[in-house]
Amino acid sequence: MKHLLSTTLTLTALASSYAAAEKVATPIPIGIAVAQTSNTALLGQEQVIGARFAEKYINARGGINGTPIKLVFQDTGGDEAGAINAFQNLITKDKVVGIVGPTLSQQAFSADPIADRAKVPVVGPSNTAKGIPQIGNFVARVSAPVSVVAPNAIRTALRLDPKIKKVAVLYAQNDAFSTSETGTFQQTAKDQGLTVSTVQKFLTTDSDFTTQVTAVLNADVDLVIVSGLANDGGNLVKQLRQLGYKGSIIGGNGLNTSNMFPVCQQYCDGIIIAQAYSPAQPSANNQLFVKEYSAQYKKAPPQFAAQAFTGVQVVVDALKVIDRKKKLGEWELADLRVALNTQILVGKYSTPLGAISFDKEGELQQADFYVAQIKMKDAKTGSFVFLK
Ligand code: PYR
Repeated sequence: MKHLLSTTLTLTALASSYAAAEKVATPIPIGIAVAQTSNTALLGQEQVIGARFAEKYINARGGINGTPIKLVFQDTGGDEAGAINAFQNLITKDKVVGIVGPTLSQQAFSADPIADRAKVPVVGPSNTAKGIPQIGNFVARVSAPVSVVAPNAIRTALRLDPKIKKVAVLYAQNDAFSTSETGTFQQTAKDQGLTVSTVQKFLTTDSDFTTQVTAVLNADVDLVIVSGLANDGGNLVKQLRQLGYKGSIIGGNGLNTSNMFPVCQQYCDGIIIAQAYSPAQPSANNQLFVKEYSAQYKKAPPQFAAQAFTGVQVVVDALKVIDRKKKLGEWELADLRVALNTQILVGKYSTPLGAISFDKEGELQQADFYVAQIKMKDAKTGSFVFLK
């Protein structure tokens, strides 16, 4: 018994000292924490596709200087608890070198601090609210902020219809991204000389928007701007049209997916949405990405997929630089995570989004932005048409 006990103690001591000096696994594990379930999966599904495509694309080109990567997926669902759980699993169980995720800013404000405290780098693929890079030193994003992207939609709407004067603004008050984005939309509308006639709130869990639509119709506006997510936003647009609204509609980034088409159906037609990605971005890297992606999926990559791909690419490109100085297999995991974060922030990347880099806080530096308009062929099929 005494012997057994001391053996157990020795093994425990050995295990903990081994854990302290834990090496990096091969293939190199990179965490993907996005929404694979819940309404947020309308956005997350495109991210899963973009990330999986990145894994295949990168490993076909030799991975990290000959060492393959392995993406580890943890479903965040649509809420904060799910994101926290996914992050914790990736950090402690899956022992990833870094995390691309989560899907929503609302989730990032809860989950990113956990990675930050654990000194695990996070690259936000679709977190566009104000304040995301400032969560901590280990948080960067490849999704340009609402302050940069959203104003383009209003400028384009005014170009398409210079007679627009009165605006109704609606937003999901329980979602951090939507409240951030509506702030930008409202400010831009005023800066452009428009009158914000009514501001209406809703919840991302709402399905009946009669109150808000009635207020919009009473305000007699020529432009409606919606900041919400794909399911609530899609239903809101549908009810606006069904109850007789005829003017222009701008949707924010939460509505930026063809997965919304089954929700608003033919009523999606005409929605104007600013884009942080275009398949037409002319860089050689993007054109190759578009060619291979389109060959596999029979359609051009959407923004959420391109940004998820970019998130994985940034982690991989940074790891390549580190690996050239000291092979990844010789690193201790904790040290590699810190070195990876440093390298992510100083690197320059040729991605589907064009040439990008980060400022010292982890904010994205990106040059090219676009605006698209949804064109529905019928109640089921449609596309995003990029506007010049
Ligand atoms: C966000 O949650 O930040 C989005 O852009 C959807």
